[in-house]
Amino acid sequence: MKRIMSIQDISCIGKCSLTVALPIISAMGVETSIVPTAVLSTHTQFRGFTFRDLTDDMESIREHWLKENFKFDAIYTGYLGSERQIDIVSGFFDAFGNKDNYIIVDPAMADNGKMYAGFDTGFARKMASLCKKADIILPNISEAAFMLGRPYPGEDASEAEIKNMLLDLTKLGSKKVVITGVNAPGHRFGFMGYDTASNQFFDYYTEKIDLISHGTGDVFASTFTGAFMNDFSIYDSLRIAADFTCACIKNTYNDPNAVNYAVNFEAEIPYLLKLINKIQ
Ligand code: PXL
Repeated sequence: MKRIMSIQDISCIGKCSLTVALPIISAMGVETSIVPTAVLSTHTQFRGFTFRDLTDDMESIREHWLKENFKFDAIYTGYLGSERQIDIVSGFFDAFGNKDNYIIVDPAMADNGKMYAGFDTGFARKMASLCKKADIILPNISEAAFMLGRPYPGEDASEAEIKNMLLDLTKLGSKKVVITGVNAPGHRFGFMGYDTASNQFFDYYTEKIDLISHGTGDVFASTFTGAFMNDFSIYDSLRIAADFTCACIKNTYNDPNAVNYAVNFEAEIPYLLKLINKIQ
């Protein structure tokens, strides 16, 4: 069985970060070791959330795992709570990254042109420096703009603008760069990417569901990681992630009792297993 390490927070209510990564990647048949960065009562879109910082624990976890000589097939990082945590994660990459495994950075820090509570441009610059060690990065449009120190072009940024951002993102040093949450003509929604090995752009779109929800970037990145660990190509894994995320949003949209702070990813796990050919 493949084993990955995921480094992100535990938001006790809110269905994002580890409470999305663990169930999705585990359901896909991949062992998921976790490094919690913080424990929050809810994700940061609620008011008055609590925040227990686990930075010191991250370092102890790294030291213990090094002594035990644990190996990982991928390292997938999401929400990180501070610049110091980014430094520590960089140390995790040095300690556990190698030529045979894969580093996935989802620079979770912003949405709709706004940074999450507690972040600033210094944090975005630091996150940009972490991308150098990644094999693939998965920012949304806002995160890409903040990491590049450019004005936010809006959710309806043109194809030419996104392509321009992708080329600038490659200068951060990651081998493949993908921008998620891209709108396309014909009410379609998906991702655009650039591969520095083939010097080619790629993209994929599903239908667009008119629902704004949180944690969809985490559903996308977790599904990508799980599919890639199931030996799908990078592009097919991204496509599976887009199809599954779309299904989760649609399910939530059609559910009169849905919560407004996350998507119904649980209900679509059987569909996910079909997408990766685990069930008929
Ligand atoms: O889904 C991204 C995310 C992760 N972790 C925390 C968040 C958010 C988005 O708001 O607040 C704590």
